[in-house]
Amino acid sequence: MKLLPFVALCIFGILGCSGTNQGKQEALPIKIGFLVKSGTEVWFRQEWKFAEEASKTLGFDLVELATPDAGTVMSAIDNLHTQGAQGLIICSPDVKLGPAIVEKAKQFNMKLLTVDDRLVGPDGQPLKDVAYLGISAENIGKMVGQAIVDEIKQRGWNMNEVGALATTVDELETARQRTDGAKSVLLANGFPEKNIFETPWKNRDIKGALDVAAVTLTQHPEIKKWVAYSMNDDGVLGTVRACEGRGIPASDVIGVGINGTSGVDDFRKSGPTGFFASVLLSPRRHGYGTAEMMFNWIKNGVVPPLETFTDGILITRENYKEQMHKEGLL
Ligand code: FCA
Repeated sequence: MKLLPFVALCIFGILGCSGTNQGKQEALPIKIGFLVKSGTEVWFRQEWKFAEEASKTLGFDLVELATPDAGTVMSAIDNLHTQGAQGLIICSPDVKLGPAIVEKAKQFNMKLLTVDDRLVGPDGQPLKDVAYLGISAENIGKMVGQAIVDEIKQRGWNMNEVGALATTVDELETARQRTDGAKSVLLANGFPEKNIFETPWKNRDIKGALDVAAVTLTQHPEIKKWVAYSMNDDGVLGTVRACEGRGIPASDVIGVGINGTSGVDDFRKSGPTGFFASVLLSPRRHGYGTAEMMFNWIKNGVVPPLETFTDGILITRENYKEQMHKEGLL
């Protein structure tokens, strides 16, 4: 009888002890949400693929959700909270949702990391206190411009007879910096400003770009040779398809994209198309890299840098296989 209180104490002690352990964060399964603005664009599918690789290698649960508008972003964050996620990585469909996303993440005690498209505040300025990993957009835009200028020279074209068609997304900083970067190199190399036609790209898929590019081509039948740039491959592929639709031969079109992930389909075609080159980015760094940063933040308290800028490499039909292989994309 006298032993009873002692036994009870031991049992309480064991339970109490294990209860305390469960309260520690490392005992909880780590769950990270990865929200992207498009679940169909190849770039984001690649980012997810590499984030999945990180979840397997490092050992955490990954929840991938496509959130193409404000409503789906907000309900996805609620959903992640219900599932017990401690971290959120997001490429928002609208960067102006910044303050609302930050608020919700705070409310749910969720760590927040942004990728690709940087959130902005009510004044339109980047939220610099939210960790961000994105491309060095202006430099990459300049690489696009340089590749176009080099190929114009290579083909022996007279710049005064060439049109430049840019499908633009000026409301998004990373997009504007890319197309402005490309334009600055064209101008610096003597490309006539009056021959540059910028057209806003609202429906941001290939078809959306094709539709707006076709209008510009129709308005300028006098121009027979075209160069094309945009914020990414899809914006350029749309222009290239629009040129094909008007019977402009591939030899009279120089399109240079960004991403590499969807432009590569044109390189795989048996003959050259107007999609001449792309700047291959690293979906591995954007997908695996951000997932790993978030994992380390949750598990080990390693706070990610507020800004990480990634670079890219020019690919053409000649070198894409080798470069994509290096990136784990082939
Ligand atoms: C933006 C674009 C994507 C990709 C990414 C790095 O989010 O929409 O296509 O270029 O930046």
